[in-house]
Amino acid sequence: MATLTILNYPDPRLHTVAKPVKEVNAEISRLIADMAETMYAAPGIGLAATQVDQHIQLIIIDTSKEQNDLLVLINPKIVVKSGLQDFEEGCLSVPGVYEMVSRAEKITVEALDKQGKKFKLNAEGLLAVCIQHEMDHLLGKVFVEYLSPLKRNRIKTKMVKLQRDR
Ligand code: K2U
Ligand code: ZN
Repeated sequence: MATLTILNYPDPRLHTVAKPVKEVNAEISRLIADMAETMYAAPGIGLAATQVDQHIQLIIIDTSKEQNDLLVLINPKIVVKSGLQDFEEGCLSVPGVYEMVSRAEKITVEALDKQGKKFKLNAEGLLAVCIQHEMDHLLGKVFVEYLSPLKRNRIKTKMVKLQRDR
């Protein structure tokens, strides 16, 4: 396994639209393992393949307390959503930035699991937020795009300076 490099905002590669996974093969399984190692090391509770510069529809999530319950969603699609909830979100691609974002409170998502088997999941609360946040990454969208242009530009300037001073 390997820890992968996470792209930092405003890297343009974060705005790439991910392609569907055609076959859940050994290469995909290896990427899932590397993404899981990367997410747990960050630490984070979710990670999209886009963030490690792999532009396929694959996200991983672990909202468990013990960080030992990995959820893998391949080619995820939200088929039902209801309600609204505000949550203070962060992002491993925008380190040190936490802002309120409003998203659907409850969702039903259809996806393939790590064996390539179809499944349906009802989610609410933090899990629903995380799934929507990660699925945005697959569309090339970063959560700061929900903020005002003024806030977003301040964050962009801060991130560029952070990377320059590294
Ligand atoms: O996409 C990512 O960068 C992973 C996020 C997932 C996430 C975003 C917003 C709300 C919940 C999860 C990272 O895990 S950010 C770290 C974090 C951890 C717990 C709660 C909120 C944010
Ligand atoms: Zn993120």
